[in-house]
Amino acid sequence: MQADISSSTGVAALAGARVGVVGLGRTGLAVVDVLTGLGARVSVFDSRPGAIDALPDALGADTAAGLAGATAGDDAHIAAAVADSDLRLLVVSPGVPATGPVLAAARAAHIETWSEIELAWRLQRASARPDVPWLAVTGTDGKTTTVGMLAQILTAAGLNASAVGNIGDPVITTVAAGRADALAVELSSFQLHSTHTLRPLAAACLNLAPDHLDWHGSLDAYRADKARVYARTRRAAVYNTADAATLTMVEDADVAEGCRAIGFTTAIPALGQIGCVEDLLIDRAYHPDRRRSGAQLATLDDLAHLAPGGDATRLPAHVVADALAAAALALATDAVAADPTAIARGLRAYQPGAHRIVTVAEAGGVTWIDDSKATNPHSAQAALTALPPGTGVWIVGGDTKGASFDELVRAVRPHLRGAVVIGRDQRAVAGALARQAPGLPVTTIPDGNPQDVTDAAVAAAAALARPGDTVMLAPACASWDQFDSYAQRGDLFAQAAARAADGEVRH
Ligand code: UMA
Repeated sequence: MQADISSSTGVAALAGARVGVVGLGRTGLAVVDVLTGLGARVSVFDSRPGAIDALPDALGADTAAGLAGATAGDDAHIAAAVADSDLRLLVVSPGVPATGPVLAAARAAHIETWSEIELAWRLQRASARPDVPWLAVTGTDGKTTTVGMLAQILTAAGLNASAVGNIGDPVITTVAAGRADALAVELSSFQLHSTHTLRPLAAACLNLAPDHLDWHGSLDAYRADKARVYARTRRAAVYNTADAATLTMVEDADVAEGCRAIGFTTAIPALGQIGCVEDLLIDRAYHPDRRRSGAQLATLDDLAHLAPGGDATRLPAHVVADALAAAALALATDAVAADPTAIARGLRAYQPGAHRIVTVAEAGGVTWIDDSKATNPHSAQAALTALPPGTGVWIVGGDTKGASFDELVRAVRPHLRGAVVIGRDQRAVAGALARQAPGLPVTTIPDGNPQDVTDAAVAAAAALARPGDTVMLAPACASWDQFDSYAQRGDLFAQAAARAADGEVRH
C-alpha cells in the first residue's frame, strides 16, 4: 500500500516516491534540492532546454546525475510527459499558469499538485520546529514593503526572522536551514493556487486590483486564489478597511476557531482595527483596554526615512498602510505582543528594496526614478499620481498580463508631459494612450535586446523632459517579454539614466 502523501504529515512519504518538478528557476531548483534530500525520485521539466543543460552547475553533478528524468519542451510536450508518467506528485513553479495544459494534464491523471509553499509548510511541520509561526502576506500591491517591514519588526522583537517567498528567496530554503524563529512570507496568487494545508498564524490580503489575468483566466479566479491566504489562519486575519474585497475574503474564509478579523486603516481606527490618529499609529485591535482607548504603536516619524526628502508630512498613504498591516500581523506573535515597542524600532530599521520609486539620477532639473517594481496598472498609478501636474515623462509597457490600461491612462494623464512605450506587443498600452490621452507626445520604442530597448527609451525620455520634470520608469507591466526580471529592467534603466544625466552635466 502506498503511503498517503496528501495528508498533512505526508512529507516522510516522499522518500522513494516519484515526484515531478516543473520549472527550474529559483523555486524549482530549491525544490529539487530538498526533494532529493528527502529521498524522492525526482523528474524535472522545463520549457527552456538551457535549464536542463545547466542542471549539473545549478544542482551539483551528483544530484543532477541522480535525477530520474529531465524533460525539455513546450507546455504541450511537458503536459503529455506528465500525463504519461507514473508521478505521484507534481511540484509546480509559480510561473506555470493555472489555465495551462500542464496543470490540466496533472488533474486529468489525478496527480496531486503542490506549490513550493505547500512543500515548505509540510517540511516545517515535519521538522524539529513544527510550530515556527508563518505570517503570510498577499495582495496586488504592497506585499514586498509589508513583509520587509514585518521582518524588521520581528527582528527588533529578538526573533531570527526574514522576509521570504515571492520577494525572492524560496521559503523552502529557509525552512530546510531550520534556523528561523518566524517567517514573514510574501505569497503571490500563483503560489497560493497550489497551496492546500498552510496554517499561518496571521494572514493578510492587502488589496485586490486586476493583475495576472492571463495566468488565472479571470478576475474571479485571481480573487479566489488571493483569498486562499486566509484559509486555516489561526490568530489574526488582517484586512484592508479601504478595500471591501479583502473583508469579504475574511468573512468567507474557513479560519481556525478563535481567529480574529483585524482591520487596518489610514483613518482613525474603530474597535478591532489598527489605524492612525494624527501622526500616531494606534492599536485598537489587540491591547486589553481597546474598547475604551487605543495604544500607541509608532509615529509617522518612524517612517520619515521613506518619505520624499525625509519629510513625514509627505509620506505616501500606501507606505503608511503597509506599516499598519505589518504591525497588525506582527502583534499576532507572542514576541511582539510582549514588546510592542519593537514595531517602532522595526519600522525605523526598514529600508525599501531596490526598484521601488528610487531616484537613480538627477541632472539639468530632471529627476530620474526607477519604479520597475510597478508591474501592474494599480501600482504605476500610485507612483505617477504623486507627481505635480504635467511634469511626468512616463516609460510604460512590457508584458501586460492581459490587463487593460484605459483607466490607468485616464488617471495619470493630468500628471504627464509625455510617454515612452516599450514592450514587445505595444497595442494595449498604445491604444489606451491614443484613446485616453489624445495629443500627449508619445514615442514608441521598437523591440530589441534589453540594453538597446533601455537606451532608446532613456534617450526618448530625455528628449521629452523639461527642467522640473520627472522621468519615471513605472511600466505597469511585467518585464518578462524583453527582460529577465523587473530587477534587470530597473538596473539597466538606472545605468542608462546615470549616463544620460552625465551627458547633461557635460554639455
Ligand atoms: N517555466 C516552465 N513552464 C512554465 C513556466 C515557467 O518550464 O509554464 C520555467 C522557465 O523556463 C524557467 C522557470 O520555469 O526556467 C522559471 O520559474 P518561475 O517563472 O516560476 O520563476 P522562479 O524563478 O521560480 O521565481 C518564482 C517567482 N516568479 C514568478 O512568480 C513568475 C518569483 O517572483 C519569486 O521571487 C521566486 O519564485 C521565489 O519565490 C517574481 C515575480 O515576478 C519576483 N512574481 C510575480 C509578481 O510579484 O507579480 C508573481
